[in-house]
Amino acid sequence: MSTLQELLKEKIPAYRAETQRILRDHGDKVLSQVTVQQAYGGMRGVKGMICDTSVVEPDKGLIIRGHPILTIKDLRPEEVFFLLLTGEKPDKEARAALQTEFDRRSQVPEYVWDTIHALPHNTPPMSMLATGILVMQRESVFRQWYDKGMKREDYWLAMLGDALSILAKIPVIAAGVYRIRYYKGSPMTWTHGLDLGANYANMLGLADPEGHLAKLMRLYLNFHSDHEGGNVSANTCHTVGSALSDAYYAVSAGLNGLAGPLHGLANQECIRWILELMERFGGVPTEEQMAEFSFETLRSGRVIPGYGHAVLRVVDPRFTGLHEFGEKYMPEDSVFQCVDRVFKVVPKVLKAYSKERVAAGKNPIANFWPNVDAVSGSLVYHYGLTEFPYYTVLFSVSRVMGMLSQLVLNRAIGSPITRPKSVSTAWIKREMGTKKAAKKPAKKKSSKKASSKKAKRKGR
Ligand code: NMX
Ligand code: MLT
Repeated sequence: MSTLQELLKEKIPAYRAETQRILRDHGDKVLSQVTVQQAYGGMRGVKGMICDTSVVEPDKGLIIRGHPILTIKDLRPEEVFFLLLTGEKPDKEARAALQTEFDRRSQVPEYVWDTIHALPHNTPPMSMLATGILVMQRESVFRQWYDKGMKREDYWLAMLGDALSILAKIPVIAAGVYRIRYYKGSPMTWTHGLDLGANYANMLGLADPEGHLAKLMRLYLNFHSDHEGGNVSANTCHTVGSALSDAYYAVSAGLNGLAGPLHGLANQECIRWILELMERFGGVPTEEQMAEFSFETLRSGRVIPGYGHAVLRVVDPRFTGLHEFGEKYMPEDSVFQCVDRVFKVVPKVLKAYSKERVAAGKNPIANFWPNVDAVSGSLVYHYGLTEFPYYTVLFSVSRVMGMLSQLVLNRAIGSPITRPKSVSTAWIKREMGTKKAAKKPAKKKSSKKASSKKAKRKGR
């Protein structure tokens, strides 16, 4: 098989032709209608962008290039990256070539460490990581080629160069952030020939005599690698990249989105909640105690981290895969046991609470099931990575695979600058008023219609 770059070079003309064909034959067909509720409600369910790396089916979860995530969980993370980009799993030769690329690009410039060291010591790990990526922007091949008048057809190639460099360096920077932030010693270096997961585990510097942490890290990186195009980090990265900002700008922006508690930070919030729960009851609580604690959280206006999802309506298969790992490797671990018991209790609590909300005139909770963040933290906690404000960094090392793949493919098919239309509250009131007025006598209706047409001309 060809290398990643050769394979993309072969495939991209077909991607472009297909995009053109679809636009020519179906360009005027309707994908989605947008209600007022959706416009105010985070555009939930609005189909308004293209992403070929993966899809998330509400009843099945993550599917990467046609492969349900649990069927490809044992690939190496770089194989998943190859798959995201090309739709194919690499053969031995292509995998070796990719490994050489990472080995070659993994050296982190000294000024990155100087910058991270210069930050106040209580800087959150996610800020350190995003800063580390952003400060390397001066290395961008895309930026350098663009300044020299790069042709549009070559955008993807320059983006791929930046993508490989970021992906090779991010485990080194992320592990370095852990060691600097938590006084574990100097950053460690990449080992040539080791895969991304094992390398990352190794550079954290935690004891891993049986290689279980490395195994977990491979699984972790695969499960978090991508979640179609609309999640906050991917969508942010996509939007920034659409302005032809390079991958360093776009990825660091995406990471800042991942750092929110409703998105990637939920893995930290979740372990914090579990530890508080255990502290309150002096160990793994009973189901009744758990229900009491859960209701307390909800009634104080907070969310139960790790539960619910904007798209999924079933147990997240990523949760299932990580939970199986926990059952196999740490069934006696009290934190894991607590997570396991929470899984039995919280969906019922959320269901009951949702009814209370509806009775009080609020929105129902759409999904009572756990997402990936409900379990991921408990597994790394078992292996001694107990500094949970770091956990979103683990998610980040993985999610850059999806963000970067999407950036390369978007430049390949020539995606234009993102610019949805917003409307004002005044526009909503006027336009929705127009609809009501349609039932009124003819004279009033025409005057309202006229004002609505005028508003449309003004573009509001
Ligand atoms: N605990 C309490 N309330 C919840 C929960 C939850 N776990 N999930 C949803 N709700 C509330 C939600 O806050 C919203 O309330 P309001 O109308 O007052 O704003 C209402 O239920 C309806 O929300 P949904 O339509 O069910 O969910 P939405 O698509 O708006 O949000 C999440 C999705 C993931 C943001 C939401 O389920 C949540 O906040 N979950 C907890 C945080 C979490 O686990 N995030 C990680 C997501 C996965 N990731 O890795 O990024
Ligand atoms: C993700 O992995 O990005 C999360 O599950 C959030 C999402 O898909 O909206």
